[in-house]
Amino acid sequence: MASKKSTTCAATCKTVAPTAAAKKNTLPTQHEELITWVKDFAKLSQAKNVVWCDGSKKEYKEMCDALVKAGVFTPLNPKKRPGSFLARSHWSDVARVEDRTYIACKRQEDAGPMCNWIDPAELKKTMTELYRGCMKGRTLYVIPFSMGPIGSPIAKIGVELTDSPYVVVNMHLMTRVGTKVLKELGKNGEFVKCLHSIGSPLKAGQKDSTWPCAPLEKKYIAHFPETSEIWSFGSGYGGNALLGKKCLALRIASNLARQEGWLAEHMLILKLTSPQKKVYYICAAFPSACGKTNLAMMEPRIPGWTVETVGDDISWMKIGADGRLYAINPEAGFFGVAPGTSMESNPNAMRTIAKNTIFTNCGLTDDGDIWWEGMGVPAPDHVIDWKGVSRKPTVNAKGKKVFLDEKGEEIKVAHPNARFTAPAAQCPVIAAEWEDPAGVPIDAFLFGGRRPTVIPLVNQAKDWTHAVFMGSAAGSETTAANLSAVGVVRRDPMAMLPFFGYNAADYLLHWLTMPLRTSEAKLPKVFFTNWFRKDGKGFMWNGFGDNARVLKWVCERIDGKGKFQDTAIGYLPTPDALDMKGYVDGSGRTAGELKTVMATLTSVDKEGWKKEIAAVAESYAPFGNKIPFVLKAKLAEITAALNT
Ligand code: TSX
Ligand code: MN
Repeated sequence: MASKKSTTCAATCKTVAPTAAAKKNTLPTQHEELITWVKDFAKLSQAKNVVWCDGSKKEYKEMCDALVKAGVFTPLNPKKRPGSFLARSHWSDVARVEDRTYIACKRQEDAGPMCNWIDPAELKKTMTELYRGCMKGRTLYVIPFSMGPIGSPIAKIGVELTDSPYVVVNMHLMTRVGTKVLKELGKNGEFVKCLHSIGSPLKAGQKDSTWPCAPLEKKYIAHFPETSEIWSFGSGYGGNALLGKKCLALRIASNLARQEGWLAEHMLILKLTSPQKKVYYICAAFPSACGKTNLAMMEPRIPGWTVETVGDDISWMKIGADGRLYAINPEAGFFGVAPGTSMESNPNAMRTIAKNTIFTNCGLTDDGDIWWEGMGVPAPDHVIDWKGVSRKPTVNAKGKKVFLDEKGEEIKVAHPNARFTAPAAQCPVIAAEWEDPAGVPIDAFLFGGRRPTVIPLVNQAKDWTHAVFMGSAAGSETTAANLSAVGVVRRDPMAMLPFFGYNAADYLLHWLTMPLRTSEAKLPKVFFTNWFRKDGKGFMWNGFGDNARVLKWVCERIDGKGKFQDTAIGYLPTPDALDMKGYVDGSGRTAGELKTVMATLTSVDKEGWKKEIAAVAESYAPFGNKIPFVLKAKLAEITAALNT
């Protein structure tokens, strides 16, 4: 499976002293700490052999071929999806496991109420026993990777040890991998140690399954922020296994960012160009299912404006020499939710995944292509579902093609969390500067959520404390799809709820101190947006390409223009402030109805906001006295303004 160029050291690894090996140049690095760590883990895990990944195209191809041979990957039709594969996970290993995700620091208070805390010494003891012999019969891959362009002053290096070839090929697409990273690391460079095992050793002669993993009670996604280590066990899926993404770039990086005075955020990065060719860079943080990837690649529905993509998920930002905040995308690919992605919702994502893409848990059509719900193409007359079962649709009472299981219950062909993994460079609207090691200067932050009531279309923060308050209040109203009580707001501060690497109250305090590191005037302007307001006719705002109308107003505000009203809750656009030329309401509202809708979307629902403020105050309760006082003061200030 390894390329000839990769340095393999079969069972001999245990007997060859790494120092000697390094001197003889049989390993691709002379980094003693790295070599010793790999050697020790190879010994503990009892891996059959060790492969140092070189990151080459050849290595990628050979590993994909081996995955096909092993029955893990189904090659897709080269005419329809060249260079692409479909993987099906085990039915139980389909998403991040939040209750098995831990922040292991010495003091529980440092993890805070939003993180699962566990004592690091205790957890290391437990996990060491799980890791003992966990790679029997398997290859240990060493993946040196860079989060961010190699050599960028904002980038960080990690090394992931894994027994999953699926992880290796996904890391190839999602990060910068291989020898060039080891070269940058040198003999003494710092790196984040990332351990990963699927937790399913192979006995001699035992036939492997196509998605080996451990049961839920043995799964652990552990972070040790005090030593910048990640230990993952038992899952091969996405954020549990591709450790550069959520584990390193958000949970560990948020700790490093606090220590070092920068920001590691769950934000897309987009480049917006006006008809006058003025360029604006905007970061946006939204909870899941708000369409972050869609916004990052959006096709504006106002002539002359263009959107280009810098990143769709994570933004690392440092203050530059000029005092402005510069952002890089630490990733090199997109690991996007497939269902719902269509030529209507995200044409540029559809173009990005036309080739060289790994699909996980999608449906497979008879012509060797993939299919999912909300793809915008009719359901096929025969399909293999994500569990590998052959299905034919039936037509339901509403005349819609649906798929039924053996009990006659409607099922999904693609798992709702089915994914595509694709190189960012394939995105037709990727910004030319997306890999600029210096990053791009950020003009605005957007926060948001799915809020069918009360929250206006767009609202500008009056000052930085107000901005942090807005971020802390982000969240989405629950729907039948997320299986809890419908119509309750699930708070997701800064869209970081599943990704905080330390006490969220300290995190808000870190945000509040940003103006002390530069001047408030040089920080991005901050806005809260809500594309999801509803009335009796459905969604009140078209969203998608029409969001460019909101972004245009945001740019006007950045430039100190744009008509606005100074209200109790922030600066709102006047009802006529947005450029609505050519807007056609998707629900068929008349011009008069549209006028009423725009008035509602840009006004303050005073009673609704009093309840909203009380709900935000309640969401601070778990922090007790740790919540920064200025945020409570901001609550009181807005309440007072609402009452006058
Ligand atoms: O991604 C979305 N965005 C941002 C796009 C740039 N979605 C999809 C969310 C699920 C991932 C949206 N859904 C957006 C949006 O702005 N707005 C909505 C709500 C909506 C859905 C459908 C219609 C209008 C609004 N219209 C019709 O169906 C005709
Ligand atoms: Mn995300």
